Amino acid sequence: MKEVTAQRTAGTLISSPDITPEELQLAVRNHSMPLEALRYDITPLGLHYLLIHFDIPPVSASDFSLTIGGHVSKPLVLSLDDIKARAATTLAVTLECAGNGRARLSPRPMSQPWLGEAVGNAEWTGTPLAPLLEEAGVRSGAVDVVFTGLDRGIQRGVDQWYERSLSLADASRPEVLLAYAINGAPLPPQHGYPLRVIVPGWYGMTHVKWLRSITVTDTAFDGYQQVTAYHYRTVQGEAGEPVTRMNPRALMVPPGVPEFMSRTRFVEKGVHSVQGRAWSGKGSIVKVEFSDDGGKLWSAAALEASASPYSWRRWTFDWDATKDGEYELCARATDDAGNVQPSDTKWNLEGVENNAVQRVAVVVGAPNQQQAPADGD
Ligand SMILES: Nc1nc2c(c(=O)[nH]1)N[C@H]1C(S)=C(S)[C@@H](COP(=O)(O)O)O[C@H]1N2
Ligand SMILES: [Mo]
Repeated sequence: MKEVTAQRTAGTLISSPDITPEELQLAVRNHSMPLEALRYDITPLGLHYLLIHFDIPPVSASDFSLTIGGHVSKPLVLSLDDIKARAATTLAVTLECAGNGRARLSPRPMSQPWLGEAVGNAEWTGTPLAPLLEEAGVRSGAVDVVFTGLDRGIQRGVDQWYERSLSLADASRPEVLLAYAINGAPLPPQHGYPLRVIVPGWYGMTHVKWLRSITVTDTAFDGYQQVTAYHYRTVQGEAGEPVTRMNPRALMVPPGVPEFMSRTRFVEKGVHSVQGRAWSGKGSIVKVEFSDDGGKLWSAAALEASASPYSWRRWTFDWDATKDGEYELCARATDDAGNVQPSDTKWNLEGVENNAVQRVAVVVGAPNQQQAPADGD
């Protein structure tokens, strides 16, 4: 693919360098959520984003068991039926990949090249983890709870099972679930069949899929995905800040109709009800603002209630497109902890935690309006 230079009317541009075959390989395995799917309160299965580091592991439900061990007095081995027989909770949870927005950085960190749509809001059903930890009898001096998947691979030369940890306090929070269903159906292979952990409010890497063991440790867990990856670092070798909870973000359903290649939107003059969703893992969303001039002037959007404290909130804004011409629509979220989306990307080595405002290129009054279908928004 040729390098492209930024053009106002091309919504999804990457400045430099060219996308590599390796990034394309990852991009076609792991898809984002089409922005028009922001219309659904609960993201339909198949439209939810997907991130798989290595391979989807082969799993047989009958052979499957989860072990809870390590620094506990009574290790547990549970079948899927044992887990399903326990108290069940269903919770709407917004999941977003920590690398969302990575491909907008320049130079672009080499990994899954997300533009800005690595998100989904699903209804997860499972059993709370805290009572299981209690049953296993966590011993004094426990530090971390390690979640290990059935998938193995090599990343930056390190042969590993995919695993991540939480502090004992974070793992014991009541909203942390061992989930076996999504949107009322068993987990499909790509979302972690038969079992995964759901840690509401945290970036995606925390929600370990194909979960096979939970290990309580008495020293800090130092696995690759915990201490090497998922840190905000601007200089190679610095300690950096671990990536934890999601920064606030608002996204809109781009109004009108897209031009096939650039995805520039075409709308007619008049009022367009623009809608979208906003979420934060660091607080509750208290404000969403809308701009049609690239973020110079902002107006408050209307906010609706969310399905759960961990689910995105719908917002709407009646945009009055009074004049023909080119516009850059933006949305910006603020949470009650005072976090606001920045207007520009913040470069870091892994391209994580990038929550710069969304920018949608729109043309009002297409030259060939006669043939253009009516605006759907
Ligand atoms: N076992 C395992 N769990 C995993 C991953 C993985 O590669 N292996 N990817 C993580 C990352 S980086 C993300 S963003 C989420 C994606 O979850 P989803 O594919 O269900 O949307 O899963 C997380 N859990
Ligand atoms: Mo991720």
